[in-house]
Amino acid sequence: MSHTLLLMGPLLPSIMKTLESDYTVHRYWEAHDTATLLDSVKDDCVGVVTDGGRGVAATVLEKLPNVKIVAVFGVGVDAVDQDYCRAHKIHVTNTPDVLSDDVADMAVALALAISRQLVSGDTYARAGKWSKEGAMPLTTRVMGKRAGIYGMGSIGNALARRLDGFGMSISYCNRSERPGSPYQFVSSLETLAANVDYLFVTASATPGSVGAVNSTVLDALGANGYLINVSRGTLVDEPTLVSYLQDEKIAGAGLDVFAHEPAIPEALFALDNVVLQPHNASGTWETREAMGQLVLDNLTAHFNSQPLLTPVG
Ligand code: 8YV
Repeated sequence: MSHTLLLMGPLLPSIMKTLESDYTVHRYWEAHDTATLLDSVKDDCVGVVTDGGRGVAATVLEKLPNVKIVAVFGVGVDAVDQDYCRAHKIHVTNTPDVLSDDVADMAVALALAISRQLVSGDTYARAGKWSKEGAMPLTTRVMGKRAGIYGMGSIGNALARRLDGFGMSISYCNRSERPGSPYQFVSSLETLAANVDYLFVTASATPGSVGAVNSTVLDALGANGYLINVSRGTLVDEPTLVSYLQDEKIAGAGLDVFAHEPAIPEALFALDNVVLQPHNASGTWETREAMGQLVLDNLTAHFNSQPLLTPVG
């Protein structure tokens, strides 16, 4: 008999197909009455599969006493109640590394897009303004500028390698200095922000990092500084960021993530000094397939009592 899993939200069709052929899968997001679903699977359900945004709350896990693994399709596990999992000896796995290159690519794309005004330029060209009004306004160079990376993990490192190619000087702020890193460690985020042109946020969301990019940090970044966030919206004080963009207290922002996804503060839609993405940094076929395969491999390892490939904690 196959193991019973609760799937919190849809994954790639190919991954769902394999998951549903190897396991008995209950689709939480499609249930009309989630309480009835949880009650009906409470004895049989031994694992939860979810994505980084949905995670799984303790209120769900409490109803499933036999769950021993939560497999997350994503690197960020901030939406999983990890205290509950630790206390109940539930393993948590995620999908690190396989997405780092695409997330770093998105960070670079956002930095270029906002500095070189790619979206405004595209609108300008499509509106026929080039022939009617002449060249679009000048933009800001990226090459050779100073980059600060908040969070020097796998994504931060992949980003630094790319920024190196733009001749940028690179410094970083992290919980601790990375021994052997060629980049300059700065222990305070405010100091980092004060000394760079681009502040990239790639840190994971933890109690220590949530809200870290606040008015003090944005003041330090200053009117010529750009903020690029490909991590979690919760790391930034979002209402303050919106007002700083409206008042041009920073030069601009490139945002893939938001505090209350999928909601985006409407005030941002009217601004030219921000480029928005719908949390899509890891959203390529190649990476999503690799993430899905890692979810499947972690489940296989767990149910065969083998070491997990990418355990969290
Ligand atoms: C995914 C993410 O978009 O890895 C993460 O933590 O946020 C993203 O890669 C998400 O988990 C997929 O829904």
